[in-house]
Parts: sequence; C-alpha cells; structure tokens
Amino acid sequence: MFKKILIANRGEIALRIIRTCREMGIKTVAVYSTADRESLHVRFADEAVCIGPPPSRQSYLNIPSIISAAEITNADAIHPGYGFLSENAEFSRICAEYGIKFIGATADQINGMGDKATAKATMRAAGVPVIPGSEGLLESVEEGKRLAAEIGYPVIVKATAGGGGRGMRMISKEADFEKAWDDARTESAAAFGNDGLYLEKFVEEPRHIEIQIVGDQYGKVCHLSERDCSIQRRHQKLVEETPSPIITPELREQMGQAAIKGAQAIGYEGAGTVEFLVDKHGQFYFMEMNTRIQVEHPITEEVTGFDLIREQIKVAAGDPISGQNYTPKLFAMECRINAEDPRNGFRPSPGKITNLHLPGGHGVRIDSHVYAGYTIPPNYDSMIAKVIVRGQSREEVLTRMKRALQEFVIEGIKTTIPFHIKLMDDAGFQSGMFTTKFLEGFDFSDL
Ligand code: MV4
Repeated sequence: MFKKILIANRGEIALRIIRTCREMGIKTVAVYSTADRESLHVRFADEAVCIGPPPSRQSYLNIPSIISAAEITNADAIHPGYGFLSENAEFSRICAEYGIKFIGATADQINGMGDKATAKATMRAAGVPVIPGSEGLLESVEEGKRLAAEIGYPVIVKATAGGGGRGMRMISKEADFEKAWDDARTESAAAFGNDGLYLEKFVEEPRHIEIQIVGDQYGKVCHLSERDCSIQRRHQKLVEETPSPIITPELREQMGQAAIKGAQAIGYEGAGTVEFLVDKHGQFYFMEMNTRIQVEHPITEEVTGFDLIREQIKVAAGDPISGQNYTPKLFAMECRINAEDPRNGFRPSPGKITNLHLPGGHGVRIDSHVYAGYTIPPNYDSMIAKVIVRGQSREEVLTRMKRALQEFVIEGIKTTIPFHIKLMDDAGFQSGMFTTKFLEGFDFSDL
C-alpha cells in the first residue's frame, strides 16, 4: 500500500481524499496556490507545499511544480481528484516516468477516451450501443450532408476534441448544415486546437444517465449502478440522483453490462464512469467515458456503502476487487451548492462567508471545504458544498433534501440554495419524468 499520497487538487474533493487517506493510515501532501493558504485541505493534510500563484495554469495545472512537490515530500502516488489534471494524458505519463503512481487512467486510455470519435469507435467495436452517425470523422461538408440525408434530420455535429457541449451544433434541416458545420469547426479549432467533427442522429429530449464502474489490474470490472444527471443548466450538473426514476432493473443490468464491456475493452483500471443518453423509448447509447472520480460520486457511496476513494486507492495499489455488481436498495440525491446568484443568470458570487450553519441529521451528508470566515477566491470553480441525502424512497429523499436545504444558513455570498428549494417543490421534478431540457423551462425569477 502507498505510504504517502499527494493530492493534486483543492476544495471539497481534496478534503474528501485526505479523509479516506487518514482512515487508511496513508500520509497526505496538500498542494496549494497562494489564494488557498487559508484552505482546509492545507490544514488537514500532513504536509503542504505551495505550488504557485492563484491562476490555475500556474498552480493546480502546473505539472513541474506538482511533480517537484511530490519529489521533495517523497510521495509515492498522486490523486488528481476531478477537473484540473485528472484527465491530462501528459501528466499521467510524466507521473509514470517519475515512478509516482497516478491514481487514474493511463495516458493511452485518457487519449483514447478524450478523442470522442475514437472513443465511440472503440465502444462500438466492443459491442456497446452507440448513436447512429458517421464512422469516425467527417471528411467534408458534402459527406456530412449526404450522411445527414441518409440518417434523417435532426442531426448533430460534434467536436471530436469536445466536451461540456462546446463545438457542438444541432441541425434541423439541410439548409442549415453549412453554417452549423462552419460554426462548429471554428469553435472547436479555437477551443481545442482541433477542428475534427463527427456526426450523429440528434436524440431529442434525452436523459443523461451514467454508470459507475470500478476495474482492477486483473481485468475484472464491476458496476455500481447508475446516476441520473439530467438536471443540468448549460452543461453544468446541478442535481444528481440514484436510482434513476426511469431505469428498470432490466435496463440497469443491460447498461451495467455495456459499461463493463466498454471498460474491459480498454483494460480500464480504477474508478470510472460511462455516460449514456437514454431516449424516450428506453434505448441507451454510449456518449462519453470519464476516467476520473466524479463530483457526484457520493450518491453512489450512499446507496452502496462503498468508499469510492478507498476503492480507487486499493486498485491502484494492486488489490483485486470482488467483482460483484450492485443493485441499490436505497435512494440518494445530491444538490450542488455553488457561490452563484441563481436569480441573475447564475452569476459567480465569490467573497467572504460571514455566517455559516451546515445541515445535519439522519441521512444527510455534507461534503464541503468552507467555514465561517472563509473567503471564496474568484479564481476557481464556484462549487462550495454538496448536500447529499439518502432515504428509503425517492419521496423520502425529496422531503429530506428540502429539510436539509432549509437548515442551511450561509451569509455574505449568494448561493444556488433557493433554486434547489424551489426544485424540490416542483411537480415536474417530483414526478421524475423530466429530460435534460427541464431547466430550459424553469422560472428562476421568483426564487
Ligand atoms: C447529444 C444530444 C442529442 N443527440 N447527442 C451534451 C454534452 C455532450 N457530452 C453531449 N451532449 C449531447 N449530445 C446526440 N446525438 C444532446 C446532448 C445534450 C445533453 C446531453 C446530456 C446532458 C445535457 C445535455 C444538454 C444539451 C445537449
């Protein structure tokens, strides 16, 4: 087992990782930017190394600084958390070169899944259902039009280097094809330095459902059921829940087996997520694979009882997994509390937290790095807490979530709490019958 892990991250996930390391008897090294001197991850870790000024590029994305910090502290592994360097192939490769275990995917796996057209081809070859469309990249706008006519409109063109909805255009008729094609190419070239596009049938009003998997070094992969992440705004998830209200036991097993096949096809080791779109007929299609721990991992922990960070560390150290799939009997939901003003287009609201009271009680878990008197720096992600609740039914979870949100006191900054409270009372949300478009029709003005 590792003796010392460097955590190449900040905020709640850095704390989350430190807590598990402490329980496992593993020493921890925090790294921090000068904006994070007063952060809890710095105080909770056994050692802390300053790695640069506030901008992420010069600190949490600064590979030489982080590798140096690992070397001088003698860390034998690095946990990258989510975001930052968690899916950076170069960083994974450099860690391997320096003999530091990267708790995440190999450079080849990251590259293979990071290029979406390649990822899709890999999954299709493994027998995972994919959305009908081009085989690989489109060679020309003419080829795109020909294929679109064949598949039938609406279609969507997507950047192969994309993610988070950038470099993506929905096209409803042939007359709009060229402009959409040009826009998507320009956007993806500017955003990713890669203008490769592929084409798919557009799936209308889908749900975003992802399967949590864990693989070990011996080729065994198991799934820990799904998370429904359909409540998103501008490709930012706000609420996640498990089980999904629309997934039957049969569909769960089919999607779970598909996710396992896909992961085994790339020899995946560690915790990962296979994302699917599910259409209104219950057909599911591979969308992307995330080779990291995700923000919403706690809801899976709450219904399965597993500590996913512990599982990541154990498989990285070479322990075998039991290989049992999991069918949850409990229900869990997570609300992401962001320092943003939901009444004003979710505008960031950094600043000092003057007063704070966190919710608690039966079935409530808070993952957060904030405290009364803490100043949220403007340089990073605006997520400041995750309210995670579990219960015996979806109804119980909704009631408990509303109760927990109402207990939450936070002063000095604006947060997404009022939005979440209104959502818990929304009949459409309560019904469970919503799609990824749900928040497009939501009234944020009367929060
Ligand atoms: C789609 C789609 C409909 N049809 N692909 C959005 C982010 C990127 N990962 C893929 N996305 C989508 N791909 C086809 N063929 C609709 C979306 C989409 C979406 C997907 C999941 C959750 C929220 C979304 C919001 C808008 C569009």
